[in-house]
Amino acid sequence: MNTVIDSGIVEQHNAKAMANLEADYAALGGMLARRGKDIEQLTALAQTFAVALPSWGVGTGGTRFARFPGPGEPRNVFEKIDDCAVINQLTRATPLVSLHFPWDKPTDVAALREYADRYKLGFDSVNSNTFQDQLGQAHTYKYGSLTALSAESRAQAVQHNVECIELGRALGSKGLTVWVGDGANFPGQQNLRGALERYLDSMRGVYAALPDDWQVYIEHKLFEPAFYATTIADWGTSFACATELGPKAKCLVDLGHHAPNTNIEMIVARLAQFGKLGGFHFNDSKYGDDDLDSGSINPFQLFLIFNELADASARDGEAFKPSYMLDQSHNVTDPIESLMNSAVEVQRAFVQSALVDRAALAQYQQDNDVLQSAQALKHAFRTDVSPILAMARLRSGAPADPVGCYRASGYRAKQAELRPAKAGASSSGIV
Ligand code: AOS
Ligand code: ZN
Ligand code: ZN
Ligand code: ZN
Repeated sequence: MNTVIDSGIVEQHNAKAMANLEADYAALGGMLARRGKDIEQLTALAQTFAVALPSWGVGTGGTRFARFPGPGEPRNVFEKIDDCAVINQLTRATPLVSLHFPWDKPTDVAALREYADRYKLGFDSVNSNTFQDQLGQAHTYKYGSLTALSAESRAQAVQHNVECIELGRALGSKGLTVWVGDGANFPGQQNLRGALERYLDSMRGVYAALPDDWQVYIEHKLFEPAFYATTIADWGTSFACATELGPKAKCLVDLGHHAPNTNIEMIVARLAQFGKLGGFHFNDSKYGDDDLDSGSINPFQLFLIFNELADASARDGEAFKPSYMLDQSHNVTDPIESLMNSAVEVQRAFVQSALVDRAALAQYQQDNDVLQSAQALKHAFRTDVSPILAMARLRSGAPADPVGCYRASGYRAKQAELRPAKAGASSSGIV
């Protein structure tokens, strides 16, 4: 397998970190043993964790005010794969990449697949883009895509999604994520019911093109770019559409796509209960679709989501397999560092959720012992599982401290030389 960072750098880094890590690991192991938990099992569990990388996340994003490009940004899909390979090499938690078309459309699909395969990277759900007009596009999406009143725009949007499925199929992907910005800015602009009818009609065309072993993920979002009425604004609409379309249609939860204070873990529980939880776009936010690093603002919420996922897994076993993907955008950090950080934070919530004593919790709930029920969760959340995560990485050939090792490798400075900035670079500035 090809690696991007010299494996000698990783070994050197780990040799220095080993003594401290072993001490911390032994101390945590003792503490967990007293709670009836086997640290070795937890470390093995951590090693199974995987979250997919968003291809658009390795570039510097923008706001609607400006974009400040970073040094050494990837200029094409192959360079994006290189950056994703670095992230996976240093975390061993991100073996799949989620591509976005047409941004990532390769001229040679087989060559792209082969290129990724050399790094042992695969492809998760592919994303369609009908929220922008592309150069030379025949029909505009200014007034909507899958919901547009123009039959030509709608047909073009359906055709684009079908093309995404074909590209994804050639890459070995098994899913299509559809997020549309369609909606209205003013009351009266749109017949609300009519727009959703057109959406469903268009999506039936997309659904019909899905291979048998594929799923389509419907991503809802409360607002933006439509400010008054977004067609797929909430999980209720998403659920209704997924139900209407059929068993291959599921709902995708992006953590930044809800009103402030929404109980997202409850949405997760509902969708899991009714078999419609397709996947996630993990990120964090303070106000809206901020697309900040996972766990940077509200790590407890992330933990509570994983607590629901652990409950669903315990109930449904192997059959319960939502896709985990990151969706974030960086203005002020190195995207590779932020993505590594996010992957580790999501993995942290996954491991912490395994610390919840589910039998004790069920008994507290049965007894209406509210205080202890809440404490059972807090107890797991407060446990610092960092030594488990570091040991899991080490055993999988990754560094104990991914960001430290990445900085020591000088990768970014090297790329800044190899990848001089493109004039007017913009591609992935939209989130
Ligand atoms: C948009 O807000 C969504 O989060 C989508 O997932 C979008 O396709 C992605 O963020 C890339 O722009
Ligand atoms: Zn998203
Ligand atoms: Zn988001
Ligand atoms: Zn978003």
